[in-house]
Amino acid sequence: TWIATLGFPRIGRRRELKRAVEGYFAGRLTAAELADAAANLRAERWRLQHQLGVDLIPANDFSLYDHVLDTAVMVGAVPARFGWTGGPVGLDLYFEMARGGRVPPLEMTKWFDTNYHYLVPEFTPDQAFALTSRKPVDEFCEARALGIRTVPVLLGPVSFLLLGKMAGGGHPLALLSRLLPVYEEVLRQLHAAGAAWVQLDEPCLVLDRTAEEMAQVSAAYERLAAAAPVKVMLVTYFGGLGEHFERVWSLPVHGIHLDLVRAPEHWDDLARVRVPDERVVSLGVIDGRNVWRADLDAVLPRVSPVLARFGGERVVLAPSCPLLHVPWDAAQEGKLDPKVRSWLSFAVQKLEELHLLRRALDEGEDGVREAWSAQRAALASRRAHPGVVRQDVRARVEAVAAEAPARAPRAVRRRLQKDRLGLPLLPTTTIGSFPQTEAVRRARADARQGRMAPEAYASFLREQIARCVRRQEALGLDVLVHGEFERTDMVEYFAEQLDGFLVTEHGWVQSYGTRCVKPPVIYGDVARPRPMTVAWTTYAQSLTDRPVKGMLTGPVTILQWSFVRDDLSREAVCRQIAVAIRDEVLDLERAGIRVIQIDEPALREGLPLRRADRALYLDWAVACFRLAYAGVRDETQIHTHMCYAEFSDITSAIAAMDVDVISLEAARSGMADLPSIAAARLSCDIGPGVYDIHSPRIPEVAEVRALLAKACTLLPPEQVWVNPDCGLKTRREEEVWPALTHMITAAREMRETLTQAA
Ligand code: THG
Ligand code: ZN
Repeated sequence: TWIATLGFPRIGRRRELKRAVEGYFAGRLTAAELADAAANLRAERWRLQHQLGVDLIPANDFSLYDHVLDTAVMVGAVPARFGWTGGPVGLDLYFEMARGGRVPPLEMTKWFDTNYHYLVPEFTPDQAFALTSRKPVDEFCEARALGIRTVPVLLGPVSFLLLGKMAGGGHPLALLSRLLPVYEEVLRQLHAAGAAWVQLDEPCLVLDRTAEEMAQVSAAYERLAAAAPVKVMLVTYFGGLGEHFERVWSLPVHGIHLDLVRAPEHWDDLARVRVPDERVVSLGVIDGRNVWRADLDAVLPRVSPVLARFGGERVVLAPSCPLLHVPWDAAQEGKLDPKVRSWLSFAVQKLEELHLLRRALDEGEDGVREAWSAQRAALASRRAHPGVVRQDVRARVEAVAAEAPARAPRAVRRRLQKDRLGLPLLPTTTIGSFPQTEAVRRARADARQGRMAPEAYASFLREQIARCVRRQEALGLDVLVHGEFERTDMVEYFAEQLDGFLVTEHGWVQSYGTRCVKPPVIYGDVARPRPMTVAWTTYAQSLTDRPVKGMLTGPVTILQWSFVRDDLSREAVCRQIAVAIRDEVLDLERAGIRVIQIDEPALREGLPLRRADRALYLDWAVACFRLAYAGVRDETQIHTHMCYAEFSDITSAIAAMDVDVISLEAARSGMADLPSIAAARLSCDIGPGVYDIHSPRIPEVAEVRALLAKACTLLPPEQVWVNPDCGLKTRREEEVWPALTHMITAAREMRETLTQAA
């Protein structure tokens, strides 16, 4: 029996990669120093996995920025605008493709249903491919020089193409026959370098796939099998193969990895399929998408019969997917109660669990009695912890969900809110956050480390709020915000204050490039012990007569951006969060706040990977969102905000959310999605972003006015709000105030045009 990692976190135990790459960006590190730092990190990862007893240690799972970008570069898929003329792609061109420079970068989008973003390869119908890099071979040799045998990992040719986009909208698999020679060459080089196995990741096989596409998959793998005598391990994850299981099983590859956490139905397949000679099966039994210590007592009896059928030489024990999406090592969480820490399994612990499982299979439970009981004890202590199941929370959530009162129809609410808020045509507002200046960050760090007294920090924050409110008033914004200076990450801020969550110190996972997030962990029933935002919001409201928006993160987004407990359905967890947010909503309303925004940027990214599962998800997600404001008065105006564009496939869910105002990211794409939003004839007001906050550029009045005019032709003007694309916390003050001034000027001019026309 073998143990495989599939892929190990690349950012480093203490985010060393982030430091090194950002150091290079800032000119503090030379290219050679960056290369050194990367090599040290790779060596550390290999040695660690070697010590942990992994047999199939991956190479080339490392990347300076993104593995899809690495693949695009390797096969020479560099879009024309970068002016590349062939040959190796240098470091600066590589980073330019990732981040832009003289020309816009590749687009970024979500990696399946994770919080990781990859760079989207771009193809043209006449796309040519050529091998430009020896990265897979070099990293294999680098490990061998350290005395470690590795399995080079490549993103498979089918998934690579399917993850890209073809100019003009053609099917990317049309390029497969042109791409395969490059992969054949890489396999030959790896074989020549001494690699026994090569891992080809094909996660796209778990999505909805047509029979024609699957026929192309078969043809591709026939060709690769003939290219070189290396053993191919075909790795699928994030779901099951559905009706395509048999076809995939019959591909001419030596090994197949199945995600048995997401697709337990494949256990039955493994009990009945024909076992081809030389077939190795890799069992994804440890959840690579979550941070909980595994229930090995449940895994062992499922593995044993497979072992009996296939024989030990032909079974690999593995995480369900590469470990990119979990943090490095739970042992670093020194500030957590050791009992709580024992519940957690990060990448290192997952490899230890695989090792323990193998020993139990080899030596019988007697051989591993001590470690096995420790594993059991950790699970038992989690189950028994009083915060995990709270009857008070369960009863209250049931009661609130059952009685959740409906609001009056939107037309009624619109009239009531218009009278109460007295807003002009094309009301102006912002999404919520204002720049987190150096002073704000320093004060927060000082307060956290005890260098600043809590009362001094609170008064510092009040000063920031007062200054922000005064400036918004002076600019002439209609609906103000307090600025969110007290928050770091929006999810972390609420997680720190809600029961049932724990936050880690070093639990970073890569979000994109050098950017990381530290998802909170939901371990128990969620409740709100005390108000979380009311003091800051009411302080801001006390400074002005204009409405100040209460700013909250919605239940679906808090769920989506956390590690979620595995002993309760996501729907049930989400409902608990919704009730906690509702408590806050009602407290804000009681405190005199007239406008409340509940952000749901992640509602769309929670969509299940298979189309057939989507309606069910949207049903409960929307129901939870509505629960978060159930019971507010009709004259209280409820806003929501969504970013990352692509709303066209969820417009009916947006309608069902039944808010009063929704702000959407739209400027970046020139309002490309607005026609489909308009076609949905939403009853709520809509604030399509009129300028892109992801760029430091200050938009001209005329640009904003042009976008606004476009919005006012697509939507009835009395339904249009004026706001930026997203929150302003990542921008500098010098950018924000002029940009907002231009936005407000454009809104005033547009109001005049509209009233003159009327
Ligand atoms: N919060 C959470 N998840 C998210 C986002 C978020 N997922 C999707 C999206 N937003 C990802 N975007 C970003 C944008 C910026 C950063 C991370 C993810 C970022 N992170 C800091 C870094 O890596 O330097 C973290 C620094 C810190 O908090 O100390 O800039 O908004 N949960
Ligand atoms: Zn946004």
